[in-house]
Amino acid sequence: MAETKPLVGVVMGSASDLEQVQACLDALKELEVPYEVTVASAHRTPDRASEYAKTAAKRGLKVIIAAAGWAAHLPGVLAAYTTLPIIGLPLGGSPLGGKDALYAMVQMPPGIPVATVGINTGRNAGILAAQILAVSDEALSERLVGMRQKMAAKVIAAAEKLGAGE
Ligand code: RP5
Repeated sequence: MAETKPLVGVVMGSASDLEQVQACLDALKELEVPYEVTVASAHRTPDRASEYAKTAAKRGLKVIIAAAGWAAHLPGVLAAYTTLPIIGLPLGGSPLGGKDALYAMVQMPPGIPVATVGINTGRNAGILAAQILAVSDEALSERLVGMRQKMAAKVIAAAEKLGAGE
């Protein structure tokens, strides 16, 4: 990996979120996107969360992924303190199964967007962050194309195994 300075900041509302966030970290690693991962809670450590967002751009981050469950205000709070793109990753695990987190993230008031992926879709959060960076990174763009080609090959192989016509 040529670039080692983190370009993506992955913030979790709690250390207990790590298991569900692992797919996101795996996707970033697979695409050779340098990232950092930390914990900051919008409710339990609001100062830490705001400080993280306020200093993110100066520290070289280009995209932030914020993962949280329950009434998940973390991505919205981070978005309030930076103009870097924020990807919200809503996590399941609450009595409402993550719909609470999804609604809190996706339904942001006009002017402060959070690009929200599906509940527990950490892999998509990582890939979306990579796609944002790939706008100005040709090599990364090619790795993304390669990832899609592998996905397509798996579908074709599965279809052939089933003996489907056409
Ligand atoms: C959220 O509350 C976190 O993102 C986590 O998903 C949930 C529960 O946190 P813990 O009580 O396990 O620390 O803020």
